[in-house]
Amino acid sequence: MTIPARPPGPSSERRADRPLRITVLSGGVGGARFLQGLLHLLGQPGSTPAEVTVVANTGDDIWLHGLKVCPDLDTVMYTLGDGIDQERGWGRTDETWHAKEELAAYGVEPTWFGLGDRDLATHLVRTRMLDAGYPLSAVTAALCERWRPGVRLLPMSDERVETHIVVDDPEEPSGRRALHFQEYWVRLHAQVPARAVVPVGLDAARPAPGVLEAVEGADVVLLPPSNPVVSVGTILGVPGVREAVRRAPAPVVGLSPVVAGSHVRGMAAQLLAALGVEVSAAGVAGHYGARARGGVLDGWLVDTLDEGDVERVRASGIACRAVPLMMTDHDATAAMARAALDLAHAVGEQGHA
Ligand code: FO1
Repeated sequence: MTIPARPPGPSSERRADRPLRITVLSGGVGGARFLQGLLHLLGQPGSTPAEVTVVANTGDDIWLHGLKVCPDLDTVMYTLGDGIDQERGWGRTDETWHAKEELAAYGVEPTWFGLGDRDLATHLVRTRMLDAGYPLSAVTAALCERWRPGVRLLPMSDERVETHIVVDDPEEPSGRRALHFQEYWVRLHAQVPARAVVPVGLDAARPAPGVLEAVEGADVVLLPPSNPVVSVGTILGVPGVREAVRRAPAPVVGLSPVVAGSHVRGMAAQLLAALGVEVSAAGVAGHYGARARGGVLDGWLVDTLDEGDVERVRASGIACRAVPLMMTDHDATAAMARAALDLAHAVGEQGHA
């Protein structure tokens, strides 16, 4: 399988002497699994050389026991660096939990967050570098020196952004309480209705060094099947990023994280409902919007189970195809990445597909 000889992109006339530039806006587990498939595809013999830049969500970040934990950055780094626990999809393989158990024995909260002993070293190094004045982007580059993920991994911003979820709380005079996203997801398993999503600090955040250039200079921009609200949505919410994507000469193609009316993993359904967005492949496409109509998408892949959504997505101004979107193994995910690049090429060629 090779990447199309002629690069996609209406005006990004790509000189044949440089690699294809692919920029991916990614969350954690879903985005990391997709990236594994993309790199598997690009590693096939005969594939056009390509460079992948990942702009990762940092709204899931949490300060815990005095340490900065960056779940989406670490999940991409560990997954592509072969350090991930495949079964959990997050954290380190061969993990132990002694520090977590000891903290619990002291009665130190939170006890609900899975802080692994191996993972702890990453947070110690990161926190020490942040304390020394290094920005998160420099810290991430330093951590990647060890993990060699095979992509350029950028935080969406060097400024602190923390997504909070508003839930009902009868004990509160207002009847509501804001929880850190991690508490909503890890402690409550998203089992209570989300009344609002509040990305604290997002308005004051600036794109990290390289983020805008990675979007503007891309031959293809991909929105993987990450959470469209708290992952890709947060990245697009960093002032300047959405505009850069809308202005990008490259085609922008997304893959639906919703299949047959539900998320494949995580809690996208609950959060889409909180925003009043229909929980369907077409609903998420509509949430991102067609670039020609003020949104960010040129193309959208839905699962074959959602074939019935294709016409509706096309009618909204977004090129759309139905392909298998279950990331069951590297070949399946590589095929998804192939389909996304093909759709980007088609969009780039004809302006629609
Ligand atoms: N997810 C869980 O469901 N339970 C955990 O205890 C947990 C701990 C954890 C520690 C480090 C890390 O990088 C990720 C961790 N995650 C855990 C996953 C994390 O909550 C999600 O991957 C993202 O925040 C959402 O993409």
